[in-house]
Amino acid sequence: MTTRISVSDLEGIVTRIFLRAGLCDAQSRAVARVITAGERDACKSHGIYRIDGCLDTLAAGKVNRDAEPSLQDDGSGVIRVDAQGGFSPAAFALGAPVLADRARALGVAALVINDCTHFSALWPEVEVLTDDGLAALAMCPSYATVAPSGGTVPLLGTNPMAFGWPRRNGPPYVFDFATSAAARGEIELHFRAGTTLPEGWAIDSEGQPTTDPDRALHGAMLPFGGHKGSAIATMIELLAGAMIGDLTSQGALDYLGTTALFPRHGELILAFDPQRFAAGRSGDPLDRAEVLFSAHVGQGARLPSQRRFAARSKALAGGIELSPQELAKLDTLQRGGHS
Ligand code: NDP
Ligand code: PYC
Repeated sequence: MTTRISVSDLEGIVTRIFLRAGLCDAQSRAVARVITAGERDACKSHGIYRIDGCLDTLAAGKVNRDAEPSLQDDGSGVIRVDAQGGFSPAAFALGAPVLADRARALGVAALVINDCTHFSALWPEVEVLTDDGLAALAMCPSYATVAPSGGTVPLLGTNPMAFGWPRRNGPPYVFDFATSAAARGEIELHFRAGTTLPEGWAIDSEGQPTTDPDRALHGAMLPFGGHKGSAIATMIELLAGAMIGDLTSQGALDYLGTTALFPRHGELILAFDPQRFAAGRSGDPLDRAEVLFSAHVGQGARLPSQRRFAARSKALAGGIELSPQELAKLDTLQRGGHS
C-alpha cells in the first residue's frame, strides 16, 4: 500500500537528510530540489534512490560538503562556474540567470561548469531556461562504463544530453536521455529488483551480450543506436570534457577509482534565443514549432516528457506516491541511519 506525500514535504525530508549528513545548507537545498523533482516527475532512476549515492560520496570525502560555487564572467558568450568540488545543482543555480541574460543579449551563450560532482538528471536545468523563453542544450560526461560501438572495454560515460524548447501554452518540449542504451541507474534498479535487463543494454566482462544486471555492471554498457550513440557520446566527451578543460569519463573514473561513488567532471549548457535566430525571416519560431508538435501528436506519437509532465501534474495535485519500503528508508536516513 503506497502513501502520498506532498512535494514540499518530501523536499523538506530530503533536505534534512543532507543537512544531517553535514552537507552545507545551499548544497543540501539544491540537491534536495533535483532529487524531489525526480520523484515528482516519476523519474525513479534519479529520485530518492540517489540519496544513498550522494551520502556515500560525502562520507568518502569525494564531494566538497561546504562548496561555494564561484562565477567567472568576462561579459562574453562563455560564462564559467567553478563548482569547487560541490554537487552540480548549486553551481547551475548560480550560473543560470547569467546564462539566460547573456543568451538574450547575444542570441546564444554557453555556461561551463567545472569541477562538479554530478549525479542528476539534466531536464531540471533545461527547464529553467525554457521557462525563460530560451531553447537549451545540456550535456556532460560521466565515468567510463560504456564500450564504444565495436569495442568491449568501458571508455565512454553514459553521457546524458537534454534539449528543451519553450512553448507559450503549456510545458516545454524536452528530451533528456543517456547516450547509452539505458542509464546506469536503470541497470542498478534492475539489480536491486532482481529483474533481467532487456537485450542490447550490456555485455559481460568477456565481451558477451548479457541480460544479467550484475554481469552488466561488472562488464560494459552499450551505447544506444550502435555507432550513432557512440559518436554522440564521444562528442559529449569532447565538448563537455576536453573543450572545457575538464575530465573525460575515463579521467573521471581514473580520478575516483570506483563507480560506487559519484564522479567529478564538468558540464556544458548552451542557451539560444529563438527570436534572435529567426529575426528577419518569416514566421515566428515558436508558432512554427507548434505545427511540428501538433503533427506528432496528430498521428498518435507522444512527445518526450509528456509522461513526465503528466506525472508532475498528478504529484502536484495529489502528492508523490511512495512505497512502505521507500518511506521506511527515508525515515532511517532522517535519523542518520546511513552507514
Ligand atoms: P529514458 O530512456 O527513460 O527517456 C529518455 C527521454 O525519452 C525522456 O525525455 C522520455 O520522456 C522520452 N521518451 C521515452 N519514451 C518515449 C516515447 N515512447 N516517445 C517519446 N519520448 C519518449 O532516459 P534514460 O534512461 O536514458 O535517462 C534517464 C535520466 O538519466 C535522464 O534524465 C538523464 O539526464 C539521466 N542521466 C544522468 C547521468 C549523469 O551523469 N548525471 C548519466 C546518464 C543519465 P518521458 O520522461 O516523458 O518518458
Ligand atoms: O544513471 O548513468 C547514470 C548516471 C551516472 C551518473 C549519474 N547517473
